[in-house]
Amino acid sequence: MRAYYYDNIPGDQRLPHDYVPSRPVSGETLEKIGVKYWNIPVEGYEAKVDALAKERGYKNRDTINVSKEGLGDIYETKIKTFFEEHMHEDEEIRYILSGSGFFDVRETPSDEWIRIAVESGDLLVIPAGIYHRFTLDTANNIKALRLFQDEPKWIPYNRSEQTDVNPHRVQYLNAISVGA
Ligand code: KMT
Ligand code: NI
Repeated sequence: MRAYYYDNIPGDQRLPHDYVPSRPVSGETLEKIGVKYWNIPVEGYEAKVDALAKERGYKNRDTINVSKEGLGDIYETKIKTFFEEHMHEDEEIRYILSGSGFFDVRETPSDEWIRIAVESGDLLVIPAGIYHRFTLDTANNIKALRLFQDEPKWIPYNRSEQTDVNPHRVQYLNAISVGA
């Protein structure tokens, strides 16, 4: 995992978009916006991921293969949806089994994008209410375990005036102490 501020230069979302020179983001900064990170080697990951899932009360999971081969007809649509800035009403865990990609999360209160480059063994906890998006990198494939606390609530709420006042968003802002 490597985290840095996204340069906002228009162009291919799959490119790194790292400032020159790079503006790295520390684990402490990620912690402040409620994003947690672990590295769990893929070899023998099951017991560790199971333990974490149990500890945080996760009951469901699936595996997604984000690639042309993995998604077929829905590939282009999914790639677009994943990259729309959105929030969810539930916390979610992503554990990368293979491949690589970028999760972009909004820093508050700066509203800057932080890009988190993930690869196999990386595990991210994405809190409910945080604005985020996902893209493949130029290698064009990632396989990930998606863990969710209850029923699969996949609904992405795209950022809008409504999501700004969504109770889960407000609760998130309070939790990171920059709330209304
Ligand atoms: C998400 O939440 O955007 C995704 O699940 C993307 C695929 S997981 C690498
Ligand atoms: Ni999402």
